This record gives sequence, structure tokens and C-alpha cells, in this order.
Amino acid sequence: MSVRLTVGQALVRFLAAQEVERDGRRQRFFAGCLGIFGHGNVAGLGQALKQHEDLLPYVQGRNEQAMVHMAAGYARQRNRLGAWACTTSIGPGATNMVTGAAGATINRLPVLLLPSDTFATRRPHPVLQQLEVPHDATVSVNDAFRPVSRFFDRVERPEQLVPAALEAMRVLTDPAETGAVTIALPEDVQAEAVEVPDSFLEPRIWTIWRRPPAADALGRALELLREAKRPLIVAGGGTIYSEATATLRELVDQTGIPVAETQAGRGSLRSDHPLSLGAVGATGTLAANRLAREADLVIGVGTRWSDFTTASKSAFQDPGVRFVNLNVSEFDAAKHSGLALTCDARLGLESLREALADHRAPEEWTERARREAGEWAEEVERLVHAGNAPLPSQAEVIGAINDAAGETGVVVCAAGSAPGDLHKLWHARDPKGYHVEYGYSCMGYEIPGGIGVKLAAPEREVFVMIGDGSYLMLPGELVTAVAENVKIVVVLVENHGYASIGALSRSVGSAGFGTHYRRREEGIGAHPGKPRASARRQLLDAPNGDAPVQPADPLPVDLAANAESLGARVIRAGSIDELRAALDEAGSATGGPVVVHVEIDRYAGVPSYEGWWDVPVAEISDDPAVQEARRDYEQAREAQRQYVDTP
Ligand SMILES: Cc1ncc(C[n+]2csc(CCOP(=O)(O)OP(=O)(O)O)c2C)c(N)n1
Ligand SMILES: [Mg+2]
Repeated sequence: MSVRLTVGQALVRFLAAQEVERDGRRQRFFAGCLGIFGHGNVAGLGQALKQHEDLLPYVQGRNEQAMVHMAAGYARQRNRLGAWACTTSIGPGATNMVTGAAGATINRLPVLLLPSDTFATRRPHPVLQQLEVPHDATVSVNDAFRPVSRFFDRVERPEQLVPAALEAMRVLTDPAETGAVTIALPEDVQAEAVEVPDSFLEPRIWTIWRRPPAADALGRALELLREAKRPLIVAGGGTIYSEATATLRELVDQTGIPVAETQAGRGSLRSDHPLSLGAVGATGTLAANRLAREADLVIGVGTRWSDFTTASKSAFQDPGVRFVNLNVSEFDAAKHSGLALTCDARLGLESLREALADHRAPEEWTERARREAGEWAEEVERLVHAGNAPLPSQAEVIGAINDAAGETGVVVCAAGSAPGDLHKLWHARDPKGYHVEYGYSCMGYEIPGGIGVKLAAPEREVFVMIGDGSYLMLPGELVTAVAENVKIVVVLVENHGYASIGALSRSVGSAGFGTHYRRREEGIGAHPGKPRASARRQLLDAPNGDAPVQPADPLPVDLAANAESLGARVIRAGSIDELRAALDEAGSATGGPVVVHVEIDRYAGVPSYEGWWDVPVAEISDDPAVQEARRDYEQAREAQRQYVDTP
């Protein structure tokens, strides 16, 4: 039997009927559809969404990039077992999603993107917002989605909807392949009729089977583990997505192997576990980085080994260090010439735990880890209660949010100096309480990402930590939070500009060039066409060699007032005590978003704890500061390893 519907109607009904199942637990896959309408989708998909709002809830976004961040935040909080579709018009509405798509794919999070496309018939071409490529009539702006999508299709005939939709679901629900999936929908095709089989519209269950490790690979991994003198686990996001954290803790308790965590893996082991070393790598803790340096066997669990995790391949210094990688994705499992245990993280860890019932890591190593972890916990206490004056430090703000979040609150962040500080300082109590998007580290993710988290976990309090720079990128979704009654607490951290990049710039000898929000008397608009004599002075954060100072003339910009004007409730906190009180007040508030505005000391940063990040310094410059930075850089680079040797 079949039924005649428009392509838009068939797609909406198909999406509403998709379910996922893991470990016998079944749930609906699509929570709904986010969208912004234009001529490309208002009549096709728009009509279908209106007709079927009871089947697939529709949420209006304010910026298409932000819609994808919302969807990604949701998917991450749901351990990739839930998703949103995003519909846009053609042209700018569609390409606005490209950045969000890249973020979702890099973070391996399922999002379904439905950008509209120009007419398949090409009858009225060129239409408003159409890119014309004289030598290739098949190109549209949507081809920009290809490199950032894990699956791409363009439904140019109505019949293509069925295979496109099924392929999309296969990729979205496969933990090894998932990411952004794009189905470009020409505006005419969306509204055209198609005959689809009834079964296409019926509930369909996508079972996520847990893949066990291959027996011989497991055997080799066990040999390596038994021989290891200084084993270290590095837990990545896959540990959390596969719900392997309880198994991880059992393995650690049984074997005494310490655990360090990547950004996405933060919270895999509670911070107060005696063998939790916390963050590793460029933004790592002293405890994790010291043990990483000496480890002879590193067991990566669900990590893609980004440069922040490996301190740009300088973190693991033992000459004979080898890697065992537990990962659902072959691609990640093979990294660092590691022994690939291509498997589900939980099954892999369970297999190791069962086989290692009689095995413990050398006690000396375990004891060393306990001691370092204890000392690090003291350092965290010192930083989060520093009493910086007159303005508080970011570390103190993190401490206050951490206390307000309690056992179940979630902190959401993405870019700036906060992710590194959070990675080091956050006291993780729950695997779903730490949500820092550091795969793409996309400024602007924070507010929409936080909305997605709240939609996925309405029972949790969501604290979005956002810098002034990131805030300015995508504040508009506050309006969505107001419109949809989504209660998030946004902690807006004002430090007058791009403090993180300012510090990075100073470290490469460039004095914070172009990173400060400060009024420029010689601004580009003051004397059009004339070169600026004092431009150099105006653009610097702090002249090389000078101690940086708080800005004497910050811009007359009031971001708290901006948030208020978007409909958010705003609390201005002038000190850490006021911030703590504000977070209490915000916590008990109901309804839409609450923004807590706090100014911090731009220069009271958290130092690096033997971490390093490869950021190339100019090889040629007259500036002694740059020359010195280049010398330091060349020296630091000597610690870089290639990890070519196989286990
Ligand atoms: C979309 C985007 N553009 C540029 C960057 C590079 N970048 C990383 S952090 C940063 C500054 C962030 O400023 P703010 O949010 O105020 O945080 P702060 O550095 O002051 O802590 C920039 C420009 C980025 N990560 N994302
Ligand atoms: Mg800032």
C-alpha cells in the first residue's frame, strides 16, 4: 500500500516516526524541527510542518547557525540518542548553517540539516539568492555542505526522498559515522507530490548495537596492560556517549590505573575520585600532565586525540610509550600508531575489567597518581578562592558556578579563556554536568548550545558561561529562550574583549594586538582615507614588556542592557559575593533565561601547568619580543613526538 503526499509532508511524517534503541531502551529520535522560513521552505516544508505540528514540534530560531548549535547541544546531552532537524530557506539561510554543520561533524554529533535549494526544474532561474556558476549548472551554495557533512544528498526528484531519508538515518544513528547529515531540498520538489509506501511512514527502530572488541586485539591489549609499569587512561567523549563511566570507575578501582580527561571526556570519572587526574594536555592539570609525561602505556577511550589533549604531541614523553585506542571509529582507533580496539567503549572497558580481575598497576605508580591528584585538588581550591581585587578572577567565577551547579547542574561553554580554565578547575560530579564544545570551539555556541542542553535535560539547571566576545556573536537566541520559556542561566563574563587571544598574542610577542575593546580616537571612521599615525598604540593590549593594565577607556557598551532588551531577566553582579547571590536567585527563578553579568580581571588568568600548544611564531621580525618568542617556540617544538612506533 502507498500514499500520495507532498515531499515535505512525507519527510515530516517519516521524521516523526523514527526511533532509536540501545540496551533495550527505545526512544523517539527527533525531538522536533528548528527552522527559519523564507521563499525556499515556507510553502513546501513549512506547509507540512504546520499540518503536522502535533507529530513533529516546530521551534522558530533566530539565526540558522545557532539552530544547528541548539541541535548539537541537544544531541550531546542525550548521548547522541536524540536529535533535531533544521530547515532553512535557500541561499544565506542555508549557508548560515555551514558553520554549525562543521561544529556538529567535528564533535561527532547527529544533526539533520534540511537547507532548501534552488528549483530542480530550473524554470525561473536565477532566483533570488541563487549563486550562478557559469560553467556548472549543478552547483548551488549548498555544495558548501559537502565537506562538513557525513552524508550529503540533494533530492532532485520526489522519488529520491525515500533512499535519501533512509541513508540519513543510518548515518545519524551510527556512533562511528555520525555528524551533520544534509539533505538539500529544492524548493519546487518540497511541494511536489510523491507516492510513498505506507511502511516508509511507520515507526522504524534503529538499533544501536554495541560492538565488542576483536578477541585477538583484546588479547594483545591485555598483554600490553599486564606489562605496563606506568599505565594511564585518557577518557574522551566516547566514554560518556557510550555510558561507560560506571564501568570505567570499576576498572580503575580494580586496577589502580589513573584517569586523565579530554574536554569532551570531562566528568568520565568524578573529580573527587582518588585516581582522577582531571584535564590532560595543553589545558591540563599538573597531576595529569606529569603522569602523562612518564606513562609507558596510554589507553585512549573514545578520544580523537586532538592537539589540546596531546599538548600538540608533546604530552607523552616516555621513549617507549605505546597507545591502545578503544574507539567505535576505526579512524580514531588507529591514531598514534595505537593498537586499535575498534569497539564500543563500554564493552571494551568491560572486557578489560573482566580479564584483569587479578591484575593491578604497580602500587608505586598508583600511589604517585593519588598524591598528585590530591595536590592538584588543593591548587584548585586556592585558585577558585583567590580573592582577586578589585575585580574577581575568572577562576573565582568558575568556583561560584560550580557551587551553584551542585550535583546535577550543567555548565556549557565553547570558546575564549573559559574552556581552558573550566577544563582545569571544574569539579565534575556527574558525566553530563560538563558540556564544553571544544572540538570546533565555536564562539556563539554557548547560548544556543545551552538551550539545546536544557531541552534535552529539563530537570537540570543549565549554566552557560560566555565571554563578551562570544556573546556578541550570537546573542539572538536569547529571544528564542524567552519565546519558548527555556530557563537557562547565562553568566556573561565581561573582560573587554578577546582576553584569551590577547594572552596568546602576548605569548607570541605581539602584545595583544587587536584583541581589546577600547575606544580608538584614530578609529578607521575618524579620518576616512588617511593612514593612522597612532594606530599601533591604539591597537595594543599592552606594549611589549609592559605589565598589562585594565582598560582606562573601555567601550561604552552595555551587554547587560543588551540582554535585557532581548527579553531576558538580568542581574548585575559587582563582586564574587554578589555573583554567588545572583546565581542563587537565578537558580530559583522560573520561566525564561536569566543573564548574570559580571566583570572580571582580564589579566588574572589561570596559568599553564606544564602544558603546551603549538602556535607558530613569526620566524622573521625586528621586534625582540617576537624573536624571543620564536626561540622559545623552537625549543618547545623539540618535545614534539610523532608516535610512529607500533605496540
Ligand atoms: C567563531 C569564532 N571566531 C574566532 C575564534 C577565535 N577565538 C577564540 S577565543 C576568541 C576570543 C573570545 O573572546 P571572549 O568570548 O570575550 O572570551 P575571552 O577570551 O575574553 O575569555 C577568539 C576570537 C573562535 N574560536 N570562534
Ligand atoms: Mg572577553
